[in-house]
Amino acid sequence: MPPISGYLSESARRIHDGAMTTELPSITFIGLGEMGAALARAAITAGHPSTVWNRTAAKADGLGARAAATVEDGLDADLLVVCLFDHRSVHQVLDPVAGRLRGTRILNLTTTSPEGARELARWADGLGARYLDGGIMATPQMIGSAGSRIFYSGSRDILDEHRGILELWGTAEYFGDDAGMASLHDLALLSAMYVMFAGFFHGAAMLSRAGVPAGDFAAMAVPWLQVTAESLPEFATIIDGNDYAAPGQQSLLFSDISDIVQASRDQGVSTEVVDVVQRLIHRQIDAGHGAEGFARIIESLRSAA
Ligand code: FVH
Repeated sequence: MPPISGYLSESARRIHDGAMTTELPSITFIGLGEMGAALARAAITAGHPSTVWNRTAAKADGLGARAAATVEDGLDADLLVVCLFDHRSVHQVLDPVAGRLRGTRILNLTTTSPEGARELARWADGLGARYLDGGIMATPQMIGSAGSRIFYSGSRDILDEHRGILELWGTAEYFGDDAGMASLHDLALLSAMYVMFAGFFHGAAMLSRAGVPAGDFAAMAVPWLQVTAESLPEFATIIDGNDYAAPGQQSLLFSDISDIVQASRDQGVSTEVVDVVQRLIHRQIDAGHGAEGFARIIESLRSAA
């Protein structure tokens, strides 16, 4: 976490010079689950006048913020930070106070789909409120640490006016005024993560049938995945250049993973995970692109959209 003095000087141009302290922007936190409480704690520690509201009121105890009895009671803050379970719960909490949202600045850090974020942005706009959507690429424990990143899209005004607190939580990355773009980037990264994890679990299942502990496999898989991840920019260059026929690439025919599928079957392991990859490869081979590079399987995915 950056030193508070550095944060103050950068934050809202509200000055703390030793002799005179002017208040930081006030923030109301709506939702005090694991993540909402971590965000609130960081703001309170930094000196933001803070109000908190949570459906289960007891979660406000001990935070050191003013606890609002109702959502409406917290709406006069400079910034409303919403961190609830999902898109539906955001509407369940804010719809009843919709008539009071004119002029408010809403930062929604609840995970939603890109379309969900766009719907909320349109809804807020219709009520005369500004809306910034956020995708948190961190766990609650990471908030305020160097590894914490948060993606934003939507109202640039909110981003600029409240950059101080946003950067205190984590590195702030802005993806433009289309409110769905933060979520889209968030979910794209999570897709890569989940599929990688599924691949790890598949390999661990294969080896477990031969009595190899998952821990031994993890020790091998970490350096292997780190080295192989370095080829992602090369794949990206091929994809962006639409250059699947350029020399030097591993061909789709060479990439056929029949041996992996068969070995999995022989080990008595489900082939669901590897079957998906094999299907993507073979759709391109069947379409006559077998001599082209492995990165071409992205076309199997794009054509399904
Ligand atoms: N925790 C994490 O690691 C991830 C990191 C990436 C981003 N996510 C997203 O952040 C949102 C909140 O996550 P959370 O960890 O705070 O979640 P919970 O601890 O389960 O707290 C959920 C809060 O939502 C309240 N809530 C749920 N439904 C309603 C409703 N219908 N009306 C009012 N409030 C509701 C719940 O209240 P309560 O159960 O305490 O009364 C909590 O405050 C989430 O989108 C993650 O995907 C976190």
